[in-house]
Amino acid sequence: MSNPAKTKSIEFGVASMILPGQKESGDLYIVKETEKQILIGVVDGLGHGTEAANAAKLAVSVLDTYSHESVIALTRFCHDKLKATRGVVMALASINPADETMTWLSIGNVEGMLFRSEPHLNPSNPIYETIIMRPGVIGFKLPPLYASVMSISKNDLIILSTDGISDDYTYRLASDARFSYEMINSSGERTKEDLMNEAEHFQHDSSLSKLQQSTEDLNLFKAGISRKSPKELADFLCKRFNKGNDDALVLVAKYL
Ligand SMILES: [Mn+2]
Repeated sequence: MSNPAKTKSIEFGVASMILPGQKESGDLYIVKETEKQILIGVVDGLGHGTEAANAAKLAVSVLDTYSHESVIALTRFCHDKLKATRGVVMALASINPADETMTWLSIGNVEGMLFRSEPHLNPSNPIYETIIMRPGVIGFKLPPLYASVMSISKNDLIILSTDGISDDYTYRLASDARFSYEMINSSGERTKEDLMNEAEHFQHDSSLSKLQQSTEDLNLFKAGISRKSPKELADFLCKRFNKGNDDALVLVAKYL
């Protein structure tokens, strides 16, 4: 599939890296719009190499075949069909344009974040949501399935990423979203000094110690994530936060 890419209801972008030395990735994704929903999903086959890729491919083909089903039904179907494989972890999100909702779930450690684009009428409204990750392996051991449903609005961003991407980015983007919002509401443009202060703030946060500051980062955050295309954001996250010891994949979708 070419990037940037669109369905009727979303624009999306994907970036991925194969673990050096391997021929194919065990991290795959699906984006499919059917009559009533858009299904997006990220699948990580256990381990890496061919067997991981085979498990992930089978999961994606099941998702493709039953893409009109609910995320819970899809997880069960995948579990049944993947019993002879190594298994996968995955996150699925189903967007329903008719009532502007999204339902999502994650089994294993595929991360999910939703960044809300709407100006926050009430400062206590959340700017982002995070997916609940239930421990388990599809094809091997399923936890009791739990999906959450939430309202979404035009230009909301959904990000799904495998564990080859450090979850540091979730803190970073969350902080940036809040910061951008506060700056926009106070003085508008962020000054160079604001950005340097922010950089210092990140350096002093021990959970973000792996981050290095660069001009590229500052530009991304100055522009604000909502002004980047899904593909630009996926490329940035993959390049900047991939751990280098596993396959890695990031899917970014913008609700149109
Ligand atoms: Mn992985």
